[in-house]
Amino acid sequence: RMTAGIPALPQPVKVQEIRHSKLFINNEWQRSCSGRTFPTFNPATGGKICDVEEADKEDVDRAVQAAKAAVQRGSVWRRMDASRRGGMLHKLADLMERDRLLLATLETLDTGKPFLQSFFVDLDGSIKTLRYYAGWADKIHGKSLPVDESFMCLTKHEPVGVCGAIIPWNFPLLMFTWKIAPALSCGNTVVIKPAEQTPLTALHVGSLIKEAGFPPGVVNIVPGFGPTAGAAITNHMDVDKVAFTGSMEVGQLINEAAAKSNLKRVTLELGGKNPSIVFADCNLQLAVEETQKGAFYNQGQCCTAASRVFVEESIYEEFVRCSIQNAKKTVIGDPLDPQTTQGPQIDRLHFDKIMDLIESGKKEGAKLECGGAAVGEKSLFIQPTIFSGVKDHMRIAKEEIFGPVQCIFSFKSQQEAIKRANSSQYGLVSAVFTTSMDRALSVSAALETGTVWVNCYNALHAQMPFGGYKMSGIGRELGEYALAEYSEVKAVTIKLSETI
Ligand code: TXE
Repeated sequence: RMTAGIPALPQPVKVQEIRHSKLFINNEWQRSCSGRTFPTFNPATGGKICDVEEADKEDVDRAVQAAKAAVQRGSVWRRMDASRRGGMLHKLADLMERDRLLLATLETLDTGKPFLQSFFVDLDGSIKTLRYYAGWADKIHGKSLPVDESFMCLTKHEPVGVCGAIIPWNFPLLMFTWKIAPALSCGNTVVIKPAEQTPLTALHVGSLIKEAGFPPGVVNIVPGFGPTAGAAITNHMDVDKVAFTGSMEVGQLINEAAAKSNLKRVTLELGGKNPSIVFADCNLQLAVEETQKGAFYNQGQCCTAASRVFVEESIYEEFVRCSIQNAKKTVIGDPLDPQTTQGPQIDRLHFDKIMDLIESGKKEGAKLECGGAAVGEKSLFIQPTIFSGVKDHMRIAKEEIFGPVQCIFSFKSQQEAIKRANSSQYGLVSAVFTTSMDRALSVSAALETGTVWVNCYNALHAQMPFGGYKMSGIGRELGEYALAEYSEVKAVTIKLSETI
């Protein structure tokens, strides 16, 4: 499908019916023990897409038993050559490529994110993550170490066992692969709960996991709610590790439940109130575009959202003016339309939370430069909103908004900017805009965040570790670092009777 040498844009497929809406346990589609289902909605229209089987404690229990059996010593999965494990992850990536249009369409229907972003960002990131960890499978190994006296000492990296995963609705497929890829690469088995708002792509991938040839029980998918299915995972005595992405409040509950049950290993990827520091010597247009992309991407529903933009006083007014102009380029509309750049928020509850924070910004005296209201009467769309003159004490300066709201602050000195950037309980990501590499390096050294982007934003790569300082989380996902979160290290010490 080429027109005068230009490849046609990918188009969403027509989804006639949803093929997978049951629990995926032991490579089988199962009904929930309670017989209950829950609806999932299209946030762009408010219409119900379908009903999905609702997992609760008993279902999680079945899934955990399947995952435990699959990872037992002597099981097919445990005995499988590491290179073959990697091959299976590659096969899963191939199948996701084959079904890329369908998966991107389902993701857009369930989340409301623009189709081209689903296709080019979420699918691309998911497939690359699978391939990256496919490559690691047979390169995960220990060391031999010199110790005192006559011993032979070596370390081995073994799977942790049954890994629970609980994921949010903002990047359903990407978070699914961020969790399963390193877990499977290291030889673990998984019980994963998608967010209640967005179960559909995970379930489709369940069918691909079976097709790729993973043995029964290696991946189990239990759609359901947090306090029931989610809590059953975190409290379970046979779950050896839990990986969570979501809010800080729930992250704290998960850490507590893990400690109180069996001290399961915990990795958490929580929120952020991410600072960008824009110096007067920056490439202004680049800084305007990147910080705004950071603020508005995915309807602002990103843990990495550029939610505090500190701009040096001398370029402040110009930066605000250019940002308003740039915001006008936003195309709000049907997320399935390739022209659309901004879709609806995920649901009414979240929409109301964002509108409340926008109102608080107005009341607390920030200057509303554009937007600040919903689009239409009943929809979940919010106008791209910019506040200038934001002060550090305001709610919009401290709370995670998770909506298309950009807050612009002004600063006088580098030292002041760093201090204010770091004065947050969060520490997920930050960004620096300057043409001085010397300054970029010293400022990035001073920022208390797990990621620092210099002259770019949302530049995530499967090879780079991702995670938070402070209350933004525990541990790292992606990169070689994530392997450590999914392995136990065994130290084997052998006494030598003879030294030659
Ligand atoms: O998150 P929750 P919500 C932030 C963002 C947003 C706020 C609330 O600020 O406005 O969180 O969003 C499961 N035990 N982020 O309510 O509740 C839940 O079912 C076990 C940041 O959607 O944290 C879902 O699968 N699990 C974020 C997952 O946790 C529980 C992404 C996330 O939901 C549970 C999303 C419990 N007691 C929201 N309660 C990011 N870091 O990217 C809920 N869950």
